[in-house]
Amino acid sequence: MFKRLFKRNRKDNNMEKPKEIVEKEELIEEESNEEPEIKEENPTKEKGLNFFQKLKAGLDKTRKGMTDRIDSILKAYNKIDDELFDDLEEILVTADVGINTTMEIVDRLRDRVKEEKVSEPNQVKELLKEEIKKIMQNAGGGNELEIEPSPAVILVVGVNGVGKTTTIGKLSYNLRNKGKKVIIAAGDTFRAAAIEQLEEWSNRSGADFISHTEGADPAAVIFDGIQAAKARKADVLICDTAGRLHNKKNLMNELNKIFRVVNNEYPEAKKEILLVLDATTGQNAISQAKVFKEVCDITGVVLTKLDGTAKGGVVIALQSELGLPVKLVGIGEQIDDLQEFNPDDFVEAIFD
Ligand SMILES: Nc1nc2c(ncn2[C@@H]2O[C@H](COP(=O)(O)OP(=O)(O)O)[C@@H](O)[C@H]2O)c(=O)[nH]1
Ligand SMILES: [Mg+2]
Repeated sequence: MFKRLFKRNRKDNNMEKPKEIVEKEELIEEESNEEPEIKEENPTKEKGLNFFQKLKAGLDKTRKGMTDRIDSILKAYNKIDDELFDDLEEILVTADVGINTTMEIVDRLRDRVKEEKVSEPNQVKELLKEEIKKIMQNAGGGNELEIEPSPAVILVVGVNGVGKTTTIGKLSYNLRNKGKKVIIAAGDTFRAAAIEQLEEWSNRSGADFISHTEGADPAAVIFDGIQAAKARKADVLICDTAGRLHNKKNLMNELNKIFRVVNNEYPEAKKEILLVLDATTGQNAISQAKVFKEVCDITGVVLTKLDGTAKGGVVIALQSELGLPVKLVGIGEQIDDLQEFNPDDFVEAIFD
């Protein structure tokens, strides 16, 4: 029954929805007049959690929504039948894995159960893990940031409120910890407060900061950022951009102007175009990714706010359906809450 529902929805799911980006921006615009405060305390650090434990803690809600439910279902069945597969489908869709990806995973699972003559429900989980890992390999290019050898430029794009500025602060902190010289360019010139917010993050992370005043041309800020990066021999230049663009055409014009400046002025630099998406928005994040993919050559995704959501399954759809490698994940608001992403670790963390 559930499967029939999927088939009906499949078409809707594939439709492009640029309108949603605009709607989301308006929504966020109203909500976020105040600058988010930067919190100094880090609970995970105090507890002395290691890298994997922290990722696991960040994925707590996704794990509860997905794996705990899968476990209880597998316990409830004493044989593997269609109903069991239907229940699995429902759980994956609820965790925002996406309908097409879910159907593909479950179809492969069905085949393997048949081929390998698996009969015990408790054997299904390991197969499911393997299939999810496999389907995530659809993303091209690998999950590591390509910023070696220096110099490199990282352009950070995405709609307002997804966590671009925060991500830049955290990323700068991580790169500084690896001994890199970082310059941050304030390409979101829409509000003075946005520039100040970014400046605070640069100070905290120990990066140099290049900005113009509110309302300045973002491409001119990036131009100055590049000149500074060259003169000061920076390893990485990270550029913020505005998320308040009203439609696809404006978005394209604005970003293309920035890309032209980067290509003309900094041809020797390695380039990353990171799209920041808010995991809590689930399928809306997927729609945003589709629009940005049409507008520019996204080289990777930063998925933020994984700590606050049960929709972590969106990672799987991004990698498999859109072929976009997730390179970094945000699992909290503190400066050290940004982690490099590895699909196998992710699957282990949610199924652990
Ligand atoms: N819980 C959580 N909050 C985050 C994360 N990343 C960003 N945020 C919050 O999201 C809000 C918007 O972030 P901001 O960087 O200003 O978004 P921007 O408009 O895209 O630049 C802020 O309150 C951030 O603290 C994350 O990984 N986890
Ligand atoms: Mg911002």
